[in-house]
Amino acid sequence: MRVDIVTIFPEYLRPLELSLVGKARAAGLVEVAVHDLRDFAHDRHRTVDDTPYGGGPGMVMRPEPWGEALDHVLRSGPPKVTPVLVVPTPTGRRFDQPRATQYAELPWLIVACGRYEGIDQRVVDHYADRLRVDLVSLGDYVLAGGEVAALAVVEAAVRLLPGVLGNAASAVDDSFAPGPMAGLLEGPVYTKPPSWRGLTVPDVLVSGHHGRIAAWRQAQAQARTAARQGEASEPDGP
Ligand code: 6GU
Repeated sequence: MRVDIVTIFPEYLRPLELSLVGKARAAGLVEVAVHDLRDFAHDRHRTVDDTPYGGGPGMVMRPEPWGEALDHVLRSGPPKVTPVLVVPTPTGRRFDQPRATQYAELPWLIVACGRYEGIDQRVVDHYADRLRVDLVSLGDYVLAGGEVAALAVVEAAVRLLPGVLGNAASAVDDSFAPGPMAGLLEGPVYTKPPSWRGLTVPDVLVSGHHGRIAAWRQAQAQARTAARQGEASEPDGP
């Protein structure tokens, strides 16, 4: 899989050099390239934004640097492979595990990180005539730009690539993953020591009885899921 990310803050994507995604890159399982949008702005101050038509607060990202940057990325890519263009925005569709699974199956993802009040609409309109463009949101709150969402989307997809997880089974029990625990949130987990600050590990987990352990985990997952679903319609606790 190949991922290109366009941003005015390339340093913001440095976490993709670390940990799971960093190791996947080093192993050649994913190729990540980060591009500085300002490299495609040609005035003395490398301007990428301007005031909004129609007035109002804030600034809007100008279309020309975006067009140049995305054309450059598209030209640099593998021939005969069509990428999906992901545009993080709070107005997008909520990013979820099925979408992460779908992205993990794609050969090429381009992420266009906007800042300020957003990117001139004509950029999305132009590329939507040529490729699949997904507007994605992390949730119902407003971030300062798309970079954090790019980190989330890339990490969620890359950890699903074959060979990335040390233990292939560890994605199977994931909350939201398809499989025996489909639709359930993961239950609590424990490790050594057996007693810590007076709190002990549930007996069933040290019983060695695999059937009872699986049943206990399923019940815990169901209880946690039911509790979380109840929360959605309740005010915050104390
Ligand atoms: Cl993807 N972008 C921004 N700027 N804010 C957000 C978001 C994305 N998702 C939730 N809030």
